[in-house]
Amino acid sequence: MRRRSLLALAGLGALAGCARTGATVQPAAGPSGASATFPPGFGWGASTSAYQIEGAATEDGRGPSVWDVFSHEAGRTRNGDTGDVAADHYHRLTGDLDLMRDLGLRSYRFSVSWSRVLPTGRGAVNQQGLDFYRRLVDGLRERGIAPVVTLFHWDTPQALQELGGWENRDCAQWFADYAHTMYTALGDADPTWLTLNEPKTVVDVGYTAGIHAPGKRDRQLANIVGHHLLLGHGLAVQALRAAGTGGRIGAALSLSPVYPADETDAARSQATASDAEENRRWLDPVLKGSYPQDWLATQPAAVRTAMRDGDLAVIGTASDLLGVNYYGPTHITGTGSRVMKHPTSQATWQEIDPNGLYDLLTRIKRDYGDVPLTITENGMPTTNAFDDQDRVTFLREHFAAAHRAIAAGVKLESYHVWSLMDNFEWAEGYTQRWGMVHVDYTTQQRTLKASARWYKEVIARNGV
Ligand code: GCO
Repeated sequence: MRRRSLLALAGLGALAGCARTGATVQPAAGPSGASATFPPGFGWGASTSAYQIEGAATEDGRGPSVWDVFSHEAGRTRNGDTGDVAADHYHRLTGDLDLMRDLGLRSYRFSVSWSRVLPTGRGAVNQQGLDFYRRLVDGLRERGIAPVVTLFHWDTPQALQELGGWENRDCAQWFADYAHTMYTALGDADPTWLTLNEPKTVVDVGYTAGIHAPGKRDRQLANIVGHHLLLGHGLAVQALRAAGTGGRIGAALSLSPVYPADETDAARSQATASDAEENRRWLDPVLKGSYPQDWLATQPAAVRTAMRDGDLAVIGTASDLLGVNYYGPTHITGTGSRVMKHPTSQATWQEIDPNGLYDLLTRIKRDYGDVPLTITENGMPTTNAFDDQDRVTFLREHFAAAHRAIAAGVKLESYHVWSLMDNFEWAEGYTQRWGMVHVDYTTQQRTLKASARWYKEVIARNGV
């Protein structure tokens, strides 16, 4: 099941209504193997998230999150898998940092477990939790790797969920307070901060389809949650400015270029509506401080009432960059259904189309201006456990598309492959391997796959 466009698949649409400046780049590469050199200092990186890799779920004072509770409920994940141990990164931090150094990574995007730092989501700080992230950030800096810190990657503290979680407007302020704790603790390391990871997935998958935590199926509530998430983003940006500590900040949005499946007016109009859901309802508030009118018109009174005067000014507080998670395009028919026009990966929701990345990046520039961009996620799962040539091909073609976008003037600064290592893939448990590094979940041994060895060469020569 596709996670990122469930509305179209489930037929619920009706319910919902760098190039561093001045750097020159070589001619773009095609899949044929022509070379493409990226701008000097390009941030080749990899991405992970806390619940997906850390394990140590009950250690050193960590409190439970919604994902601890959800994954332990019967029938929620494949084989009943949980993140209790995951890739045991919490205990293997030094080895994993050395692995990143050996790959030559220049940037590493990870997330902080809110309930490791604040076991009940607010109030007393768990120093051991903060110490872990301090060691992580210092270890990255010692190895010449830039830290990119995501503050929220879906693991709302369970204690806050019991107060309504993001359904409760107060959660936006609880999030900003937690963000402030992190700015104070790690700001001197000058990380890049990312507020939210993929609020769309929380709304569509956690609150509409109910296949991610907290497992609710209520579209109206989902869209109220979406607004509160965005408010939390804006308040967290403001909290960074107020804290006066180091680091740039932005959101990480999952975006998908939407195309009409055919040339009919009906398909075009459905594609416009789908684009509002997939992209504009997230991009516009963050980058323009407004909701798109066509999307707003689909929202019931209860959702509009949740949007109070002044909220959009907070949400649109100027950020420094935008994180883009790109997995594939969306094609919409005249009846609003999604159809696949390209091959999919093992994740059947994922349509593989590198050109969609070019279209997406250039569209952001065209419609939202020269906001500095980082690709915060891009990758694919494969059943080829070690010799993952399909992933090599996937990455090569997506890197080439990113290079073409840079040549077209897009300010793309860095590229984080999802994922550094195999990990807990949410409702799919451990059945999908997205890593460039293989994890043996019995021994926790790490082994470089073909893609990791290839990526190391890409980084070393700064191009494909
Ligand atoms: C997401 C998340 C990741 C996923 C990855 C693969 O985009 O859904 O940020 O946590 O694991 O995307 O599905």
